[in-house]
Amino acid sequence: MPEYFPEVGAPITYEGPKSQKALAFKHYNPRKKILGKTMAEHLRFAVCYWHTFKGAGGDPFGPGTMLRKYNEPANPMAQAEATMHAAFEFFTKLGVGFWCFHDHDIAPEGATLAESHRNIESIAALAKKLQRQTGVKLLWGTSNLFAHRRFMAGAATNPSPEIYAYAASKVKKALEVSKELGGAGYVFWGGREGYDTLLNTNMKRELDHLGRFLAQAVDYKEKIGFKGQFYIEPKPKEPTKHQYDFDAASCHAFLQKYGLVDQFKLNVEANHATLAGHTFIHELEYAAANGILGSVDANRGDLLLGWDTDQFPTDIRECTLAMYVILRAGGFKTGGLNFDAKVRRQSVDPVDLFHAHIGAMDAFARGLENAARLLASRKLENFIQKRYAGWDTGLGAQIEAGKLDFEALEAYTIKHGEPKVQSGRQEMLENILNEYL
Ligand code: XLS
Ligand code: CA
Ligand code: CA
Repeated sequence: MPEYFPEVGAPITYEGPKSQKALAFKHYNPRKKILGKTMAEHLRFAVCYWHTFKGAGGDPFGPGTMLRKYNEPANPMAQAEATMHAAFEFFTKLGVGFWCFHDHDIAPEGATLAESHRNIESIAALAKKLQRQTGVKLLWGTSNLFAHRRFMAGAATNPSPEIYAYAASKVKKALEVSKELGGAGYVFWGGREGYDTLLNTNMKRELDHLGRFLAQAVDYKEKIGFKGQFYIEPKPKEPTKHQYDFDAASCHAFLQKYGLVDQFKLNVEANHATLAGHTFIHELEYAAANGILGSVDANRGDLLLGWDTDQFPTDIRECTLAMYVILRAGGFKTGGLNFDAKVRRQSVDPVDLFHAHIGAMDAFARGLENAARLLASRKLENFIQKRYAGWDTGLGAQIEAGKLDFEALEAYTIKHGEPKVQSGRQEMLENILNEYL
């Protein structure tokens, strides 16, 4: 078997913060224990197949810039096999425990649905063998329901029932394959589920169809005994002008309306949060507060660019705050940190893929350590506890227990007069946070 990443001879190791070696971890020490779990167990890093092995650096103004040895075979199935070998070489040299894929990242579409299914089954069999050999596991699988022209007006929300049926057939196969590979989860991201103009759209009907589609997926999952967690991945726009899974809160409302909230959690992506006009941390906090924080697509956008740049996460403050929310929510169960991120168009060498992932893993390792120290100090938690202490006894406790109506509240206010206000101490709290970075 050819070696696809000869620049990295041996697996990347932890060398500590003093190391000057570029291809080494300075902070990610997989076996180090923090709050009772190893770093590897907390962070559950995954490499995404689409950007890392199928991305070539193309953008709307020019084609790909990256030449990869595994793309050399002319026959698409031979290319798919070579890519799968390269992927597992990469996973093991990098030292990640998980990977994620779309059906047609790993295998080409055939001329018919049946041929596409056969292609996927055959490459999935190779993936299964390589998983067994390496111990690398599937964090989640998914189906690409957005690239082919048939899905231009949506998959589950397409005006055509035949395209709904096609999408269902693809998801059916992707669920079977995810089960076969022992996937810990399965993602639904609706890049074309939305509209470009309301002038041609029956929104209510489309939403009902999306609800039905997901319920049917739950039925099939149960029928085949696939144990993976289902996730919806919010994103407000791009490629579609408006996507129905706009943000964590709209996904939550949707799941509740269609009776799916117990079957789904969210896969929160950092860059999608910012596109929705939120922070990444807001989306995590919203999901955690509602018991639907499942998994994370770890990346970042660019302050000056309003589109989905999918850059590797390197901001220590952001990683710290993210891990702070995740730890407080009890940590990942089935989910993990999937690097849904791509190297820049000029980063053309295969070794750039290692630099990118190493930096992101180190950034999250620092985030984890910082967040654990911040939690242990209880500085933010104590402040918040005190800020809301009025609700623990007396008036607050009675309101929370539903014991006081508007008339009683008015009588209380007349009796006690103008309430005291308290400082929110934002600047002090920001200073405290900085002490932990
Ligand atoms: C695109 C999404 C997509 C999902 C999986 O913006 O991030 O890659 O994660 O379909
Ligand atoms: Ca994503
Ligand atoms: Ca993205």
